[in-house]
Amino acid sequence: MIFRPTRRGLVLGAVALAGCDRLQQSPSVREFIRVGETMSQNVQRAALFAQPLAREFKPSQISPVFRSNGSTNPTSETYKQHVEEGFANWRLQIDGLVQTPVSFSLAEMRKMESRSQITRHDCVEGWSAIAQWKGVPLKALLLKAGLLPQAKFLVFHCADNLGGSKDDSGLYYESIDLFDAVHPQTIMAYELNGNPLPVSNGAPIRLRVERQLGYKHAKYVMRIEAASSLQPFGQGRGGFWEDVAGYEWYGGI
Ligand SMILES: Nc1nc2c(c(=O)[nH]1)N[C@H]1C(S)=C(S)[C@@H](COP(=O)(O)O)O[C@H]1N2
Ligand SMILES: [Mo]
Repeated sequence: MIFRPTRRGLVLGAVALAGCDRLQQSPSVREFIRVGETMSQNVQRAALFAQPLAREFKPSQISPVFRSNGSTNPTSETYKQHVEEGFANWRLQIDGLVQTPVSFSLAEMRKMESRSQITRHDCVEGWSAIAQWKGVPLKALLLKAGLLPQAKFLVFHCADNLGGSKDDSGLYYESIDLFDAVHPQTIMAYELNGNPLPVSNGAPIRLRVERQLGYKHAKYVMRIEAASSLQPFGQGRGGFWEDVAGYEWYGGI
């Protein structure tokens, strides 16, 4: 097989892995880079090529309606209060295996660096839609917290209980690895098609992890926890639908 990396793919792969000292302290990323040093150039390129951008579309291709799916209006008292207050007192927590646990208000995140992208969302239930998302790159948030060397995964804790039980056992959660975490298109989105993210689509903030299927894009994210293993969360398969319905943890498109 002749491997023909595009210049774009290479540059993006390099960008995803470079320029980020704290992230590089994490064993999986460090390992990857160390392995990279001893690989042939072609194998190295192949590895970086695995970090391409998901396809982006033109504004004219945006779907007339971006529907919502799963939870569309979380019922917890805390969440309802945040909606009433316009999320003015809400903060996104980042903790777990980090150097400094941090939290950000919506206003603070809106002032940080941002990225906007028009992508296609693919739900396994059989629908797709193209929309524009704007948000803060997850990597920028992680740099403020600083990942500890043991961190390998990020777990997204959501506000909605999809399990139908009165306790917290049905809370939606999802997780990704550090490659997707530092990918340039991985953002915590606060805007959909130029408007503040509606409640039905995950207000105040939702994950966009564009190379993966719809269920990975956690809505209503309240807390991001850095972890060394996914075993302690839920039933240990890395996400609500992974636990409940056996969906793949890596929902690649
Ligand atoms: N917290 C939470 N996140 C979630 C879900 C959910 O029910 N709760 N559904 C998932 C699924 S299956 C899909 S397809 C998308 C739907 O996003 P949308 O409601 O913005 O269309 O969100 C994903 N993230
Ligand atoms: Mo979905």
